[in-house]
Amino acid sequence: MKCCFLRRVLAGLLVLGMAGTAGAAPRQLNVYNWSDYIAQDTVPGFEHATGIQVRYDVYDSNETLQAKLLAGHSGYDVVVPSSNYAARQIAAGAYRKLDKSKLPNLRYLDPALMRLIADVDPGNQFVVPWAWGTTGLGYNIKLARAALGANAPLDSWDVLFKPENVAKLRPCGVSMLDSPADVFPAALHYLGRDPNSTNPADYQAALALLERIRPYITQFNSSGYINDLAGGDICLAYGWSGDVTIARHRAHEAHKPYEIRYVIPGGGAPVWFDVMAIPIDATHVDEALQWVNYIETPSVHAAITNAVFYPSANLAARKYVLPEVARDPSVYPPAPVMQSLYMLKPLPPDITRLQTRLWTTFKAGR
Ligand code: SPD
Repeated sequence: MKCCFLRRVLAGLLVLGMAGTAGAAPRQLNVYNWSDYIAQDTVPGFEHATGIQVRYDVYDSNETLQAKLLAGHSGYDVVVPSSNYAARQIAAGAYRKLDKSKLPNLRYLDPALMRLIADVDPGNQFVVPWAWGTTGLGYNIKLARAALGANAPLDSWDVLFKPENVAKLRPCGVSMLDSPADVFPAALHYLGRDPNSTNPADYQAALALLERIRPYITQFNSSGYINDLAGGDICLAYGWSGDVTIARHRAHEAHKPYEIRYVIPGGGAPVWFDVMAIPIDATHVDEALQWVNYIETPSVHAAITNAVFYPSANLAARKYVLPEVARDPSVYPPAPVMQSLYMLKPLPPDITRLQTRLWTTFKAGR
């Protein structure tokens, strides 16, 4: 008798428990990040560790993200702007101040890099670094050498900015980031002007330079160029370090009969940070903080670097980065190259608008 009563109570508890599970809405998190910027197991790992369900969407330009944020009610709980864009977004009140008591893993972040980021986020109150990288030239070495000549130097911005060089590459395909904020600084720097110039005349000069190479650019693209490079459909890309390195690995894994190489040309190249932030109208703030803290788990962040070849600001992650990735100069540029890099800085709105306007003219090629 006692046994049956107990069994009924246990069965009742089980039913109640199941009903409880079925009834409770699972916790949710909406993440908006750059494409090709995460390891395969990052989202499943987070979901498994926290029970939070993630909707993960991607973009490939700061402009796309900014338009969503400015329109309001983006529906996202974590976004990943570049730091030069984040500066203005913070000033515009687009983000929530971070509750650092919920982010114990911030202790792993490199204080020197945090000081750099404090330039755009004083006191490091609103954003946490995701990754950093450089912008340079991605080559299909075999095709590029065939077009330019076996001994042509590939480590010079002349390859992209001298019409006579880039014209030779046109038949095998030349890709440029569809991003004025990434192209104008390189053009300005090539002309010996401030890459973060706020002088409109400098932008007219950069446009004149760009217009001369416009006939030889076969596509504007900020994400698909990874597969285009890996697949042999283009021979030169002005692109982001990790993306070109992904292309190199994809080509290698597919046993392609050519090498993809990322080059930071002499004289300097842009360096940038992308950072995580929680939009002011996020509805899953606690879950967002859990995500940020999870990403800053050293082994989690190292797995991201191992998959997409962008370094993080997480010092403790470094020991989990695969040795071949840690010694890859495309991922971690050597000290002298680091010294030649220039940081992309926030620009005043009138200069950003000017860039956008000139970019439209440039792309149209009229
Ligand atoms: N596939 C990830 C690309 C990340 C690019 N970050 C943007 C840098 C803008 N300067």
